[in-house]
Amino acid sequence: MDKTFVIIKPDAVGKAVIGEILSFFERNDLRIIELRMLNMERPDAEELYSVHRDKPFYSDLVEFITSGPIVACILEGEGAIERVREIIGATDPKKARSGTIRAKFGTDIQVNAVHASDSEESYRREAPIIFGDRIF
Ligand code: 3AN
Repeated sequence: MDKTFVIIKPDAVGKAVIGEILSFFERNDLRIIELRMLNMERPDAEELYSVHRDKPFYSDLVEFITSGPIVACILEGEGAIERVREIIGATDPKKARSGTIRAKFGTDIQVNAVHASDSEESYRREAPIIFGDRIF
């Protein structure tokens, strides 16, 4: 079964919408198979965003994701990676389709409520940062 990796970012945790966001996924037949709340360590955040290392917003990204607790999860379901990207909406919440998680809970292009792996390759790199290598 297909799997993907999702982070509920510090802004959404701060707004107390963890449950609502997890419900979006569960209502869409995505099963939560791993779930953990934590404060991300800086080196882990740098690895998560390593593809953006050369971008001007890289240090802001790392600051933001380490600014408070996050909730990380692994979701399982048919076409999980593509479907979760649909459900979360575009990176910029202002451009995200209505009814998506980012349209509902996001603030701006950086403070956008959730992260989700955008490919199988990203999933294989990102999920072990939080959950280790054992089930991937
Ligand atoms: P997504 O999270 O939709 O996969 P990416 O991979 O392009 O988007 O970007 C990763 C993260 O970098 C985004 N979630 C967002 O927080 C941040 N980001 C992307 N573009 C910008 C930008 N122009 N300014 C600030 N932050 C950005």
